[in-house]
Amino acid sequence: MNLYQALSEKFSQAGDRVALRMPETGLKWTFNDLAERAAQYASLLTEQGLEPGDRVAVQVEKGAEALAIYLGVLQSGGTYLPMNTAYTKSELKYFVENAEPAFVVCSSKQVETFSEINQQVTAGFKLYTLDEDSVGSICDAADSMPKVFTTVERGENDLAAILYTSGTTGRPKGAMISHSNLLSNGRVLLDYWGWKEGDVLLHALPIFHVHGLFVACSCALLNASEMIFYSKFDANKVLEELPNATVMMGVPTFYTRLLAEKGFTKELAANVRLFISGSAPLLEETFEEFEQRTGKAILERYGMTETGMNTSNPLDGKRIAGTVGFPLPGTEVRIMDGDNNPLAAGEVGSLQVKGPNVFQGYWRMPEKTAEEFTDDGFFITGDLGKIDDQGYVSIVGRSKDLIISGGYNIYPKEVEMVLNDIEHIDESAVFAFEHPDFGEGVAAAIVKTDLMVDVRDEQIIEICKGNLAGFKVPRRIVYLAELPRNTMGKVQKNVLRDLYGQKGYQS
Ligand code: MCA
Ligand code: AMP
Repeated sequence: MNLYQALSEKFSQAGDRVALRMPETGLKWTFNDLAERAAQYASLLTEQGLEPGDRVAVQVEKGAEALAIYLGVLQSGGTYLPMNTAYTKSELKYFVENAEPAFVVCSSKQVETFSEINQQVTAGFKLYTLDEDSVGSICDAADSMPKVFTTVERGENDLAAILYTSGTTGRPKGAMISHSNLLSNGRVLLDYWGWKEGDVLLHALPIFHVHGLFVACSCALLNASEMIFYSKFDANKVLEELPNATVMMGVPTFYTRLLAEKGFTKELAANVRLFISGSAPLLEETFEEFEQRTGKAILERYGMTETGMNTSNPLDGKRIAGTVGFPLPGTEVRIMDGDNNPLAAGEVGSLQVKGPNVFQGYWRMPEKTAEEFTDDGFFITGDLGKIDDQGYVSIVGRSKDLIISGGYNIYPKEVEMVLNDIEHIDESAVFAFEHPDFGEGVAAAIVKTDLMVDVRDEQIIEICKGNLAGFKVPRRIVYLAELPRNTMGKVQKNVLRDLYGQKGYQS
């Protein structure tokens, strides 16, 4: 059992059909190209000593080669560890120390960073490069490798990937995702969303997170569908290819940005049978405006790094704005109260899930894993939800302290740790403000050690940029004499959000 086997099942039949088309460069890869390149990467890694289960950490720009490396890692029995290209050295060092990869692939501009990290960690790794234009030492090394490779057998619980997700403690956790987690979820989505021959996916998501890598690529590969593969989302460029696509997936920001384009018309969207949204809440007004403009109802679904997809609005039934639809076949979803008793329809509580899609736990953190599961094996998502009497699930809030900005997760604790280390900052509280483009933006309330001391936004932002991925850097900063706290001494982030997080707030 190896996910690659299933993903590539239709490759030979699809043969010379286009698998990937990159409109920005004009490059096209057929399914044969993809299979051969994956085999070359699998051969290379194996020849270089990869043992099944070894981690291969990858921080590269999106492209056909990057996808082939992912497939090659799967095929060789390795565990794929993708990393956002926005991560800074301190974030990367943590992942490498924690995951102990045997191989790292990065862009040439990151070679110095990873070489330094390699000298500081106990278990060293082999370093290869891959650049945006598909040039790099890993491509050169793979060129001379055989184009056929016998897929390595894996057990169903063996790890296909580790994806880091930050935590409420500020310490990222590696979610261990097995071959069968990904395969079961991919197959369910293939069926639930009615993938059929001739479907073409417009793919403008990054491929270092679950949405772009697993949800999007698993469906397209299992179905042997062409992917129109953009390096990143650009509304103008996407409009050019929309008439050639039948399915599009995106975070809500993609849809609000499309709606902001005058050229986005009903005619341009006519060929797309399914617009899917997830990773963050889709506003009802976006759903409605989109339906008015295109005549199509966006299908919203809900998932997590740890679980893959849990629920989805229906393909044929009514898609209801503000809901994330029904539990997917095979996945149980329940809403529980504070004492872990089931709640009635319509009542809001802790949303928990169980099913073949749920991950294997956090890498080398058994206590953390145990904390997030109930005694009867449900994963506690940290989302607050309700299920109506027709079975539609809605996400109404979060019990975890989390900001979702343009589909990226930011755990305030991680930002607060960086802020609190800055000279003259006594303490801080990071919270969400309403952002017109990203849904939520990162705001910071800062208490200085001395009211009179001069601390400037620019200094704070610069230090944050040196330590945190750009999307985690605060875009709104307020200085307070003290943080609002409840009688237990806990910072009241809801008060901060009400006072400084509203749309109309002016600093
Ligand atoms: C970029 N920037 C951001 C974000 N993206 N700031 C806040 N939130 C963001 N999401 C900042 C950069 O740091 C930079 O800051 C400036 O914006 C311009 O960067 P650029 O890369 O040009 O931005 P962009 O191209 O406009 O990107 C916006 C985007 C992108 C297209 C919405 O963030 C995106 O593709 N998001 C999708 C994320 C995703 O795939 N999430 C799925 C996770 P400065 O100028 O200061 O340097 S998986 C998941 O959540 C679960 C499983 C699920 O259910 O799917
Ligand atoms: P991540 O950790 O990046 O996998 O993000 C998972 C979180 O994103 C979930 O726990 C939810 O809080 C949020 N999320 C994903 N999809 C949706 C959605 N359709 N509506 C609301 N929140 C969502």
